[in-house]
Amino acid sequence: MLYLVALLSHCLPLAMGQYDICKSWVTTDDGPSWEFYACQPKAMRMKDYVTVRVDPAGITCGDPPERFCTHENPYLCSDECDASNPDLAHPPKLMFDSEDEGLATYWQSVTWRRYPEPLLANITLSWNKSIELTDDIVITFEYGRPTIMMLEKSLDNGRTWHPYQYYADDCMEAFSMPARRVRDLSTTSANRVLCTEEYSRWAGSKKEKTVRFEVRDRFAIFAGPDLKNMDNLYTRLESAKGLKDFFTVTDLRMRLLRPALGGTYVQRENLYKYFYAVSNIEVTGRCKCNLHANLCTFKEGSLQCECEHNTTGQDCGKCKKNFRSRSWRAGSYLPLPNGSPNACAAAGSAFGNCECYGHSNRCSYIDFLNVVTCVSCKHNTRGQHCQHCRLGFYRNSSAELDDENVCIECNCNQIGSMHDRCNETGYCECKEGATGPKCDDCLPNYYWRQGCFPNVCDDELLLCQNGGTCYQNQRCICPVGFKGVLCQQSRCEADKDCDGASSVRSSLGAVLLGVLALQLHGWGDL
Ligand SMILES: *[C@@H]1O[C@H](CO)[C@@H](O)[C@H](O)[C@H]1NC(C)=O
Ligand SMILES: *[C@@H]1O[C@H](CO)[C@@H](O)[C@H](O)[C@H]1NC(C)=O
Ligand SMILES: *[C@@H]1O[C@H](CO)[C@@H](O)[C@H](O)[C@H]1NC(C)=O
Ligand SMILES: *[C@@H]1O[C@H](CO)[C@@H](O)[C@H](O)[C@H]1NC(C)=O
Ligand SMILES: *[C@@H]1O[C@H](CO)[C@@H](O)[C@H](O)[C@H]1NC(C)=O
Ligand SMILES: [Ca+2]
Repeated sequence: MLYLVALLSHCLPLAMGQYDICKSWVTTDDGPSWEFYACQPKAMRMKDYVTVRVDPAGITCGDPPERFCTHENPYLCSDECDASNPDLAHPPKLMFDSEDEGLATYWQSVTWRRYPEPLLANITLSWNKSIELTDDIVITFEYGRPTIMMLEKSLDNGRTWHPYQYYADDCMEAFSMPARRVRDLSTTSANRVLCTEEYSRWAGSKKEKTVRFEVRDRFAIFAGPDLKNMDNLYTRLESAKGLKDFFTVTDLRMRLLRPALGGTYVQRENLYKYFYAVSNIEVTGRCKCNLHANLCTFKEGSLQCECEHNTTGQDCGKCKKNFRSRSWRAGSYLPLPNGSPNACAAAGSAFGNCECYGHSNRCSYIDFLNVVTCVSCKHNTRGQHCQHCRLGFYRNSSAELDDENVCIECNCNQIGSMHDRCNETGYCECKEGATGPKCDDCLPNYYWRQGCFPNVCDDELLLCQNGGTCYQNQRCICPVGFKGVLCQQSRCEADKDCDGASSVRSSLGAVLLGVLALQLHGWGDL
């Protein structure tokens, strides 16, 4: 039978491309059944699904209308940008249209009339979906490429941003980075963030219009110059830490930091020729579906994987309800050529009847108890079905049993609590004097100092006497001539002779009193 399966999988339509089917109906000795494979959607033109935002407000030209010139024709400033006139407006959407007639349509910024203040603009592209880049990002600039710019990316829908690539005509001057080329990277540095001078030098605005983020050159490090050896790339994507994530984005941001200068210094007398104009931003990639989907559709304004393998979520990043008998895993490109689906399994299917709520991948049979039990429960769970929380954790009442966040750490204050366990609502058991859910507060009439101690003095009952002042409820600061826990005792009380001769005796008395006070104090603690 194994032989037959091997034969059948060999006959699959692999020629169509790698990893493009998720399952196939095959016939074996045991009858027909589904066979499952790692699968991914086709690469698409991602600019068709993007949301764009241009910052700061007012950076787009034409409001109010203004004239501009070009580097080729610096004294013929007859071009006009006017936001209220559709023929003369240059809104951001023109970076993503299709230019069927071959006439470039472009977004354009205001001119650099505020020089020497820098002319800064951010173009932020958001997909609200993780995308895996499969080809170069190509940005086309009309009227010259910026002399300094930066590409940033986000993996979490714009919450955090990371540099992706730096671009400058002089990397050292602009970013204090040596200039490098992606072509010169090696297998160990394929995901390095570098600064390149290849796309920033002046070569005439018509001649060199594009700025690239080189995805293909990076792939070629593993797959060879014509990307013929994709198997090697897929193997590397699976094994090299961080490599897959390097090509994954949810958002991209172009930070335009200095416009084209026409190959010379800024000419202050003609600032109308300095501005940014972007006619196209090409981003080619596929939806990231964790190798659990071969279709990705645009629904309700967002891309969405059509998940197979009984997974669900925007990226097929979790198991469907009732398919959580083992934890979710991404599919794998390996073993070649079909990969592993790592499908989610129905409760009760793969492991007899042992449900582990997705906190364990393994069950084991304990002979003398005659039970099947989950092994190595994760996410701080324990128990036969990973259905309890480990000691020191309590049940998250807003999470289902199969949620990764089902157990919350008790976080008991180490000094204030008896131990690090807590009850079902997260309350710790406090030592005397301590209070609060985590035992990090003191009851009234106690003060905190590495634990809670009863007040020595206060402003109500335990008043410092003879003009003494209470210091943080811990002790009385006595005026000269008085001593005792509450300054209740005159230094000269014991014998009227307060000169040096008897000082040994009286200080001995003070020590004794102190010991007494400490003991009294100590009893309060017990
Ligand atoms: C562009 O975005 C960066 C953060 O990525 C921010 O620090 C900067 O202020 C933005 N610039 C403009 C002009 O909005
Ligand atoms: C982003 O996508 C998620 C999942 O499809 C959706 O629920 C959410 O409304 C989307 N957010 C925006 C801002 O489009
Ligand atoms: C997913 O569940 C269905 C039953 O709802 C089953 O027929 C199918 O084989 C499962 N797929 C995988 C990949 O396990
Ligand atoms: C409890 O579970 C919910 C649902 O998963 C989660 O959003 C929340 O962060 C969890 N609470 C804690 C304290 O971990
Ligand atoms: C946990 O302890 C707190 C404080 O002692 C108490 O108020 C609460 O009712 C307890 N919760 C349970 C479920 O026992
Ligand atoms: Ca265009």
